Amino acid sequence: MTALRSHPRFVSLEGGEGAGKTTVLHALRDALRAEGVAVVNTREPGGTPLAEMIRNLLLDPAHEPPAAETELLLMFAARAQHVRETIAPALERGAWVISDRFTDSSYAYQGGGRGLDVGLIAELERRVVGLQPGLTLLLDVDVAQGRERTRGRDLAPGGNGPDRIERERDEFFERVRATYRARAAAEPQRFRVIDASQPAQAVATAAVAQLRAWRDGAA
Ligand code: Z5A
Repeated sequence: MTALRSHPRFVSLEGGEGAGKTTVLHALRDALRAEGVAVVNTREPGGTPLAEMIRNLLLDPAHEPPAAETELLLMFAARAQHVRETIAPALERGAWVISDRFTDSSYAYQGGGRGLDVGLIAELERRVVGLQPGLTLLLDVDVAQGRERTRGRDLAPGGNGPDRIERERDEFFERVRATYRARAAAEPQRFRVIDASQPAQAVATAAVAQLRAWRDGAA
C-alpha cells in the first residue's frame, strides 16, 4: 500500500482522556442499526486478537516501558493488523465501521505528546495503513475536566487504575489536545469537533447529528 484512501463508511472517534468516546461509540452504532444498517464497532490499539495482545504490551504498566519509537511502531503494528483483518473486510461486506481511535491518535500522542517526527508518522500511515476515515469526530474537552472523569472511574471500586499512558503529566495531554485541534483545523472536510464538556447524553446526541449530516451530505 502506498496511497492514502478515504472510505465514506469508515468513522473514527478521537479525543483525550475522559472525552466520552465509549458512550458516543454506542450511540452511533445504535442510531445506524435503528436504520437497518450493519455496523462494526472496534477500537485501537486493538480490534483483532493479535492487536489486542499488542494493546496489552503497550498499556500494562507492569511491562518494561517502551521507547517512544517502540511505542509508535507497536501502535502501527496493531493498526496494520486491524485494518487488514477487521476494518477492510467489514467495509467490503458493506458495513459501517466505527473505530474508537485510529491514526490521528498516533499523530496526537506519539507526534504531539512524545515529540516524534510527524513525517515518519505520515510515511507509516501512507505505506502501512493506506486507509483514512471519511469522517472523524473529535470530542474536545479541557484536559483537567477529562482527567477528573477518568480518575473517578479508575479509582472506583473494581477500577483497574490508570494505564501506562494515563500516568503521563498534564503537559503531555495539553500537547495531545493541541495537536488534535490543529489537525481538525487543517482538515475541516474530514473532522467535526464536538464540545465534550457537555453532559454525556448531549455529547452523544451531537455526535449522532454530525454523523447523519455528514452521511446525508456525502451520499
Ligand atoms: N494511543 C496512542 O498513544 N497512540 C495511538 O495510536 C492509539 C492510542 C491508537 C488507549 O487506551 C490509549 O492508547 C490512549 C491513547 C493511546 N491513552 N491514554 N491514556 P484506552 O482506549 O483505554 O484509553 P482512552 O481511549 O483514552 O479511554 P478513556 O480515557 O476511557 O477515554 P474515553 O473512552 O473517551 O472515556 P469514557 O470511557 O467514555 O469515559 C471515561 C469516564 O468519564 C467514565 O467514567 C464516564 O462515565 C465519564 N464520562 C464520559 N463522558 C462524560 C461526560 N460527558 N460527563 C461526565 N462524565 C463523563
